[in-house]
Amino acid sequence: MGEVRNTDSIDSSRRSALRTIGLFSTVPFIGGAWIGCGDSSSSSATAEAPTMSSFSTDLVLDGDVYTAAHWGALKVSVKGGKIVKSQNAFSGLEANPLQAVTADLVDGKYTNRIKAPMVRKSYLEKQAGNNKLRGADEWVEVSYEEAIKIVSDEIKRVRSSKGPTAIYGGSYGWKSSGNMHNARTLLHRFLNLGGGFVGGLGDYSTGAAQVIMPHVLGTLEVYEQQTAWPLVLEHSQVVVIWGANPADTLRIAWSSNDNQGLEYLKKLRDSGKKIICIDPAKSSTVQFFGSKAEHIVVVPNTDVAFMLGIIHTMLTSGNYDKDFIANYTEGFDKFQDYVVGKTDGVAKDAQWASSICGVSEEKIKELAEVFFGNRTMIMGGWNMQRQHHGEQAHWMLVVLASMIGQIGLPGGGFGFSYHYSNGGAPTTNAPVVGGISVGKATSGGAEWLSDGSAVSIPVARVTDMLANPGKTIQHNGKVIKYPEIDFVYWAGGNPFVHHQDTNTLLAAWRKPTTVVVHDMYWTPTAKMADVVFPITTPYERNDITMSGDYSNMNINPMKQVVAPLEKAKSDYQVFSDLAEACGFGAQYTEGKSDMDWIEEFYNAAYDNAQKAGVVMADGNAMPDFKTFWGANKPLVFDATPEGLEFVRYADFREDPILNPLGTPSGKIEIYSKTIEKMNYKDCKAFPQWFEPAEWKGMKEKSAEFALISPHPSLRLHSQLANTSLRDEYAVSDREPIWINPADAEAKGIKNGDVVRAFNKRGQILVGAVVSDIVPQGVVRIYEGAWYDPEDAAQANTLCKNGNANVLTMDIPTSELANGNSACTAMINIEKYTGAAPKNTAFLPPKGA
Ligand SMILES: Nc1nc2c(c(=O)[nH]1)N[C@H]1C(S)=C(S)[C@@H](COP(=O)(O)OP(=O)(O)OC[C@H]3O[C@@H](n4cnc5c(=O)[nH]c(N)nc54)[C@H](O)[C@@H]3O)O[C@H]1N2
Ligand SMILES: Nc1nc2c(c(=O)[nH]1)N[C@H]1C(S)=C(S)[C@@H](COP(=O)(O)OP(=O)(O)OC[C@H]3O[C@@H](n4cnc5c(=O)[nH]c(N)nc54)[C@H](O)[C@@H]3O)O[C@H]1N2
Ligand SMILES: [Mo]
Repeated sequence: MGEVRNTDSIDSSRRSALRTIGLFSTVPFIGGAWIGCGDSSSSSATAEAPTMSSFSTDLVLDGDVYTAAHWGALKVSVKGGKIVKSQNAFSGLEANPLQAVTADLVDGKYTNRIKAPMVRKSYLEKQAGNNKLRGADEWVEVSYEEAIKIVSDEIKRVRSSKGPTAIYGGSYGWKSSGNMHNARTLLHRFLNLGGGFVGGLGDYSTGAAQVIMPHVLGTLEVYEQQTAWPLVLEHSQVVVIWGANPADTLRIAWSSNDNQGLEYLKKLRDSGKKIICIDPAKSSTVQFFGSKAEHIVVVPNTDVAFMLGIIHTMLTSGNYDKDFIANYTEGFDKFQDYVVGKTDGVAKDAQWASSICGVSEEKIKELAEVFFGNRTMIMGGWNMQRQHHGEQAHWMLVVLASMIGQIGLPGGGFGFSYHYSNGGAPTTNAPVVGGISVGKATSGGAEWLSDGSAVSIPVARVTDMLANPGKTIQHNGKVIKYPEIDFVYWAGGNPFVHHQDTNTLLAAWRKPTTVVVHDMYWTPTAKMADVVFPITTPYERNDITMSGDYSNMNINPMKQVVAPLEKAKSDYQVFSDLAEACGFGAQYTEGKSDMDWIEEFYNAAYDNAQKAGVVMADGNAMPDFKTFWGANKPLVFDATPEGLEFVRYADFREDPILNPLGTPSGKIEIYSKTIEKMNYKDCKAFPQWFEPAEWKGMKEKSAEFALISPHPSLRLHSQLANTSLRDEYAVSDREPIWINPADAEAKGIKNGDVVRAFNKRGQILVGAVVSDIVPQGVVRIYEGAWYDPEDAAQANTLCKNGNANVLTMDIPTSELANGNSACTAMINIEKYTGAAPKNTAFLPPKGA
């Protein structure tokens, strides 16, 4: 991991789980002789293609259509060509409110579609210095052909005058489900075939963990299959949910949700096991378990100190698994010196830990006994590594689990993906359905690619890169030099919502000459572009996906549900036409329509299934494509015996010599010589407590309240914000902020008040929810609110809708991983007494 590469890094890392656990690892290519026009909307004329079957892509005007989204396989009911209902494709599952709002995503009261190709006025007029007006200008509609010409001419200009390192195509984001209409991959295919580009390295989700874990365990760990849930239910005595909120976060998955995680969570609740949630807030998960779980409130950003208190207690009492430490880990002795204070004079005992993390000394000591004395599964979430020095949290947790000594036993150890994409749902025998590929950089790339330093930049360093061309940074033992970016292309992500310290981003974003964005909606990022293309929603095009990133439980047809908005095109269509205008249209499409590709992806999986004799859950063999597409239903596959009995690290435990880990020592590295050699100040050879740049217990506080910004219950980041779900949470037409009653009283704030939240980085308006969901001194604003600047031409302008990232810190977790530190921030709050300006987050910009 951590090598510099110009591939679709989220796709490939998240999909590594599929590759390692799926039955079939390769998707052989089936060439079609059919020469199409690359038009994704004219897709039915495949009769002449010898390898393609014929099928109907006619729209259902009255009836049910099956599709899928991150939030699950969907059955959508249509009447007179309009969506009237949307629900889970399967019945009897835990309700998932995200599945019900499909109609709003096509056309609802907040939907705010981009209806035509548009160009920012002063950009179109080529006014000097027009980039300074980005986000504060009028928009002008142009014809599709004109938009294609503007963008293709510009990208040709930048390529020939400045080379591929002037084009940033990192385009981080959650796009939509679908193996064909995969916006980011389609963009990368376009930029690669055109001659290369600067990409993004890693992701926002696990920026720190996915770089530290390979040093410690030899795998990414965060995107790997977990010990099967049935074994947890059978063997675990204690289940610790440490900084995770599965009741919310299991509502979605990277491919599509198989909905198994929430079912297992229900079984866990009813199991009578000891359940412990460690979280600063009464999260949805804490509320879901109610009296069945113990909630331990921890000061945000202090889990490492908390863990050290438990570790110190175990170490000094001798109640830990010395055999496991001796046989399966490396470097405990040096770490031990740090724990007892030999190296720095500070014993990391329960008292020391308690003074930092706010958990009582007694509780810390009790947990040391409970964990060691019972079969304990620690399910760790990711928020605690999306913090300054985030590498330390997961590393320390692995050390704690090593001392407990149950790694590799059924129901014991730790898991970093039970809360995400249904980790632990047993793997089935389904063949893996592949998707469109990023292609290879063909021209002008060779020489450039040999200078690996400029190929990919850690995703969350995007502002730093745009603002500081030529600057060098450290990254996981390598040096990266920032290129000078002149062209930014984004498709399928929303950086003006997801990235930290929005005001600094905005200044840096105005440096390049051109910014192009594809989206379905006038998102804050679309409003910050020069050219936008109106994109079809997934309900307006055909596609295919699997559900269950770890289970591979279903193959879902994603059939077009409704006719597309008049001028909307799929990303595939736009990139095909741009490629054509740039002279490599045939390479881009390989002569295939979207349906041709979809059939090809399916057929490859089908062939593999046939070879392996795969039988589906209903006892039948997989249908051929025509039957599958015509049947309009997801395919269901059963868990295999191996899937049901999978214990993470069982083979390593059985024989650490024959089955070593992929670390230099082959063991769990509590001490890493590799990291020691990097000689970083902020990530050292063993995990330790570093004081975060901002936190509740700091000496000279820059602001009064610790801000937590976890993932929203009723959205996927910024997605679904523009649906009727918003009516369920918006307060005074703003994003809610949860404030403890004592703090609210001290500030004279009441439920429903408009609140100004601010710090030295920015200011936002939010709506008060006065509640003991958060402890005193901590406030919560979910990430994902659409940024809505009052006057984007002014520095430090007010965000009228309440995007938490206006207030968060844009600093790397450390020089090792350069992950984002979104969840480390202090802020102030006050009642807003002026006339609150109108929220315009869900309105189109001027001219549109
Ligand atoms: N403060 C704070 N900030 C955070 C986090 C946090 O915990 N706290 N978490 C971080 C994490 S883990 C993540 S993953 C990021 C998420 O950040 P993003 O992945 O950028 O968030 P999304 O809202 O999913 O953005 C997806 C965008 O793609 C668009 N889209 C969907 N389908 C298509 C398509 O087919 N074509 C095109 N062209 N566009 C499409 C959607 O309309 C939307 O605008 O946020 C990060 N930011
Ligand atoms: N509904 C829904 N589900 C999602 C997403 C979404 O946007 N909406 N996003 C998806 C994505 S891209 C990702 S990366 C995952 C994110 O998965 P996570 O990163 O695990 O989720 P978060 O919601 O950021 O945080 C989980 C819990 O950590 C708590 N927490 C905050 N600070 C601390 C702390 O310092 N210590 C401890 N112990 N706990 C803390 C929060 O209160 C929250 O309850 O979720 C995925 N699932
Ligand atoms: Mo994420």
